[in-house]
Amino acid sequence: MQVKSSSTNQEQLSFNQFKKEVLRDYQIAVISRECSYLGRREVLTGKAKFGIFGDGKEVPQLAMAKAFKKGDFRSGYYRDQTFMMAIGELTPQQFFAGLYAHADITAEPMSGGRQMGGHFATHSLDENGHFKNLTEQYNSTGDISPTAGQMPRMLGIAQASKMFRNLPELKKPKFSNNGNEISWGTIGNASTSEGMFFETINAAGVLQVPMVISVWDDDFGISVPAKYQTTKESISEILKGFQRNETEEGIEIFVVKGWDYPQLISVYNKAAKIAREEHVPVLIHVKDLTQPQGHSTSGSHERYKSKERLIWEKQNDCLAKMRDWIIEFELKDSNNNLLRFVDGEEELIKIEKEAKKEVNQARRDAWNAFLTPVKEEETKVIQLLENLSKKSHNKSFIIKLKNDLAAVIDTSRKDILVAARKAIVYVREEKSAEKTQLQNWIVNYLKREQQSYSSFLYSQSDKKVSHVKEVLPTYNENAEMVDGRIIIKDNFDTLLSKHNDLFIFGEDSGNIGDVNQGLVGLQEKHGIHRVTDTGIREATIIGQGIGMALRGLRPIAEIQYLDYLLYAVQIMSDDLATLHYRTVGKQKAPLIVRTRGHRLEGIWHSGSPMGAMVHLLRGMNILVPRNMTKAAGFYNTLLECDEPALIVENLNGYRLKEKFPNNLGEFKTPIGLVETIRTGKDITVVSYGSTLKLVEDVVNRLKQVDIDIEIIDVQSLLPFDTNKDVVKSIQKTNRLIIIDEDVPGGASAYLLDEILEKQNAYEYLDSKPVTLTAKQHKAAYGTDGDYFSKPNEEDIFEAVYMIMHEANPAKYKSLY
Ligand SMILES: Cc1ncc(C[n+]2csc(CCOP(=O)(O)OP(=O)(O)O)c2C)c(N)n1
Ligand SMILES: [Mg+2]
Repeated sequence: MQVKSSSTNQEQLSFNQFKKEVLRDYQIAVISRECSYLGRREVLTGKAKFGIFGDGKEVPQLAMAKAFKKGDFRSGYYRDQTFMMAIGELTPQQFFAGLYAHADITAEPMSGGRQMGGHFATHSLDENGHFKNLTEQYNSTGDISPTAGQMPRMLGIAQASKMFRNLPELKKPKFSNNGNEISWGTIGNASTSEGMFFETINAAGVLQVPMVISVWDDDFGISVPAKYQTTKESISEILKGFQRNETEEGIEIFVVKGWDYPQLISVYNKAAKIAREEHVPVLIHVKDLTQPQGHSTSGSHERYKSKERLIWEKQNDCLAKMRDWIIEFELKDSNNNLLRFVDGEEELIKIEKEAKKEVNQARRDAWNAFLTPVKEEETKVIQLLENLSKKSHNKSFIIKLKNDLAAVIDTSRKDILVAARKAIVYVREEKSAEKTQLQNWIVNYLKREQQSYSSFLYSQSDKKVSHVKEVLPTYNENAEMVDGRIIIKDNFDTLLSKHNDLFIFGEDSGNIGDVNQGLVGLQEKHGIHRVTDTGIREATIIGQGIGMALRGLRPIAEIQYLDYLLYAVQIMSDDLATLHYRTVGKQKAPLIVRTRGHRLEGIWHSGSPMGAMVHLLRGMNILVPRNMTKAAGFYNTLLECDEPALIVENLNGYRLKEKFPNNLGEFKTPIGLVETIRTGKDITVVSYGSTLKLVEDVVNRLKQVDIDIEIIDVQSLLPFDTNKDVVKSIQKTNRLIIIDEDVPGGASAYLLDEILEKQNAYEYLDSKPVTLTAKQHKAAYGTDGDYFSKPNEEDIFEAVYMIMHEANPAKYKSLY
């Protein structure tokens, strides 16, 4: 193959420099390939559990790496090991550490062993959880496994560049240099079938943001060929309607063969220039890629690829083709001298041999680093078991445990703990110093090692939510009673003035100031970039927020109604809620998700699926303020913190009157604390959100029948009642009812578990704890539909009354 010098950028480099670069690239690709080969072997021999590798996709990643600059971000998927190696963010040893799940962030910087190999990340945060200077480093967001799940945040990362360029007053030099940063995405051909892909492409075209997305097309998605994945079997073909032209904005589309090294370099340079300079999204369809070892280690591709296809893949392997190109490349200089990269194969064979050696050594080093501390721990426990056996009546059993442990070759921490914990059972009735030693060892070891797997679900920095203390709203002497919406709006106004990096966006949030007028006039006042309308695209509204938050901005992403959060909950659950955990605290996205719900009418406007949220969104704070002052206080708190949160405002609260505070933007609702809003002696009523109003409305009716209720507002579902105030109330009343608009067994069951099990309230109960919830079905429409579907005042009255009746039937006569 001969390449005309004019068709690539090689003219810009002296030939020797170019040669050096080409051979260095080849070396990276060969090392990466060796990692894939050896990685597969490690899985097949049982050292690693699962492997998914980047073989067959090396060459385009070299080109992408060349165009990738410091400050840029990657948002990609599991095939990108070559890219990560090319930008210097992944060594072969780290690659193997990931494969072995080395639970130490210094050995395995991608996820500290929490994710399976092939899920890449860089560190945005320092050891204190504060942002580093992201413009001085190459950045990759932490990957997630759900296909196309990398798309929504890719949009937000690009949108951040746009904001930094359009709002120079932002002045955040750690995050951007005039918005020059590109959001680089990668995705497999089959994953473009996902809705999130199309949603993101459309949104990027609308927003005109610097995003370059590469589709690695190997014609398959595991075993399913393109025929079943993509109309016309070509993503670039079907996206042609998005192509920009002289008169219309859109996206730029390139198509290039994945083995064509010089052409790839040229395309990637062009793409980067367009995205970086013009802020236009670009899609690069990289065709003709292969999977030399099949999709992953869980099966062989011989099962589903035809013989012809397998032969074609061998012939078109990008690495093999790059090798041929290097050998065949020749160029004449101005004196007609022939310039070549190599003379025959020799030099390449040397590179290949050295790569094999290097990767093998890296594998050994990674394995030793992984195993050595475990082996030391094993030795310790063997000693402890040995000592224990000498003092025990069950000596033979303990010796067997010890010997079985010693016989394990590739010991895991699980092996060690299984032996130690089983031994304790044998000596449960014995007493000895050796037993105490083993007990202490187990307790300390569990405590320490549990952290390796469970830390950093939430912030551990000085900006974690529990650090913010309550600041009460204050009022002028003759403070006005106003609609709740005015308080939320004026508070947002204050926050937008106070934090110039705050952005609020969502459907109808901009021009009309949201459907409930909580943002009225704020776009006009603070500008179209700060308070913005978006398309109807919940998943990418959240992605927009995640990406912006990853880059140091403070987004509030608005989802119009709680019901529609379900469109976005996958990305919140898989991406946002896990981000801090899966990067062991090396990345954060303190996104605030604003929505409104609980009470309206009809199947799809009245849902309160808070149990689902509480269970799917661990890693976020979930807040359910009872009124707009409380809600405003949560926004004020969160903007001082670095954790993501969901705030569900009360739909029926916008028009209810509240006293107008005079310290807008300053008062803070604490997170994780309940509030006792009425004291009483007979029964503790726990509720939140708009149901709370109904509870308050039956207080007097209950008083008339001599029942004095204590009402506790949950306020914060996640975290819940960190001061354990509910159990203190139950110690006094000895009775509990939880009232909630979710389905039976939903959020109320979560609260019951928190109160009964975690706070040990069962000890103080004199009556069965009761939950009063909505029906199993979604709420029917209309006044009666609502009355028969959700807890109403009579239901609440009677449920409370019946508990009292059961306790004292003589005093509280049966109602029915
Ligand atoms: C939402 C979701 N569905 C299914 C899977 C299982 N899965 C993992 S990879 C894959 C195929 C992806 O194919 P493609 O996008 O072409 O990428 P390739 O592996 O071929 O590079 C599938 C179906 C997943 N991870 N996530
Ligand atoms: Mg594929």
